[in-house]
Amino acid sequence: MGLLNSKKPKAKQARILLLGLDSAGKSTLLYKLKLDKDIVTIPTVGFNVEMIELAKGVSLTVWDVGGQEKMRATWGLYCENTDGLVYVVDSTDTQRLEDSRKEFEHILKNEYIKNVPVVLLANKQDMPGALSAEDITRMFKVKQLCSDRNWCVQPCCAVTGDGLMEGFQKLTGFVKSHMKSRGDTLAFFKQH
Ligand SMILES: Nc1nc2c(ncn2[C@@H]2O[C@H](COP(=O)(O)OP(=O)(O)OP(=O)(O)O)[C@@H](O)[C@H]2O)c(=O)[nH]1
Ligand SMILES: [Mg+2]
Repeated sequence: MGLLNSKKPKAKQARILLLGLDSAGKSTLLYKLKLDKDIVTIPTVGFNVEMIELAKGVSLTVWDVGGQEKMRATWGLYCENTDGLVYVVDSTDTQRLEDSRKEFEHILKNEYIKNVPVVLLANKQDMPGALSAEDITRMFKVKQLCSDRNWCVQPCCAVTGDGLMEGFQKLTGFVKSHMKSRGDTLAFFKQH
């Protein structure tokens, strides 16, 4: 076998932004996915960043940015070069659902998030009274706000891990086609 044939194709690196209000469960789910452990989290000041590879060929660099009010003002600084957005909602926090929806709508308007695929995680499904993924889809007006991109709303529980793989697998699929279409567009502009 020649040297060229023995070269493994490099995994594509995708930059994923993980956002949501404080206490939505972002850090819990990130470390559940990364380590398969229930960790005791403290509110994130600044960000955590971890690499995870769930599917062959794409490696996700996940930026988990703190969701406390003073931190939300910095979300915009993390948006450049984002290939996928994961927005986490505490499905039991009905009092702050509208705040969360507003922040979601705001981040979708960021110039770097235009057309970027979205997975909205309806977290804490283990808790009594948790709103369903369908409720959250309707309340967040996701169909309307995300009509320009691939999206899905995935119910999950970050503590048990239920629904996390499904959500991130859908994300990986979306991200692959987004990166491909962006690559095709760049190639088109180079040719013309
Ligand atoms: N019951 C239940 N509790 C959860 C779930 N996900 C997270 N939690 C709990 O919610 C609390 C906040 O979780 P974090 O992961 O720290 O939240 P965060 O979104 O990272 O919060 P910030 O870092 O402040 O933005 C912790 O006590 C978690 O154990 C879940 O699916 N079910
Ligand atoms: Mg956190």
